[in-house]
Amino acid sequence: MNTIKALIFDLDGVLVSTEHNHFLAWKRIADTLNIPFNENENELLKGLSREKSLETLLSLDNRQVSASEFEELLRVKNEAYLNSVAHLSPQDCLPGVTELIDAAKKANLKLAVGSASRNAKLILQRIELDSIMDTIVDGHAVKKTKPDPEVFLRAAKNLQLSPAECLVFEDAESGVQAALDGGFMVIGVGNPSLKNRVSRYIPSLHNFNINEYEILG
Ligand code: B16
Ligand code: MG
Repeated sequence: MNTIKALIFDLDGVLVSTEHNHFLAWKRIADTLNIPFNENENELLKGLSREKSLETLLSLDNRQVSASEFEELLRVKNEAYLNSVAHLSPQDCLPGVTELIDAAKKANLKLAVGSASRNAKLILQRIELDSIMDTIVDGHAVKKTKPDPEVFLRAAKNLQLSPAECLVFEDAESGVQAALDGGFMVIGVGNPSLKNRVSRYIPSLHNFNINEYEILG
């Protein structure tokens, strides 16, 4: 049995349902550019930074745009995304989130968020999970984004723990790769295509029992 001292959560798609909001905002950009884009193509973008997401979207149709167009597309995408999350509230937390966080707190586990998003702190404030986290590492805090492990390594460092003492929860291929390359145990959440990449897959955090792990909180 593994001994854990902290839980590190990806944000979009693990704690809150905002991954769909990202998808709809990118879909608007793709439609404007006449690039075919659906949920399957969106899988390639999940967990990537805003810039890498747009590069990936453009590469689906071998498109190139000028630097100024690129910046404008990023601005329009983020504006659409922010409008769509304007009324986000704690009720938008995904199933099982509140219960797992309560159980982890009772077990004296540290809690962290490791997200590619530069909107992570805003979203965490809206779902009222910002103050319960011991550290939040977002897209502003790292030089290299997922699949590079920097975001999770920085979270572990901030908690003064080794990767082996932390359990990462991820819904994206790029995030699973980042966690594995950083030496973390990783649980795939809510994305069946992760099943063959992770030692443990769960459809959601609902009914996830932290007491199956040896805890040293
Ligand atoms: P932003 P996560 C990621 O967050 C999302 O999965 C991804 O779809 C998004 O493009 C990325 O954040 C950047 O977000 O445009 O808000 O900076 O899943 O790592 O929490
Ligand atoms: Mg995610």
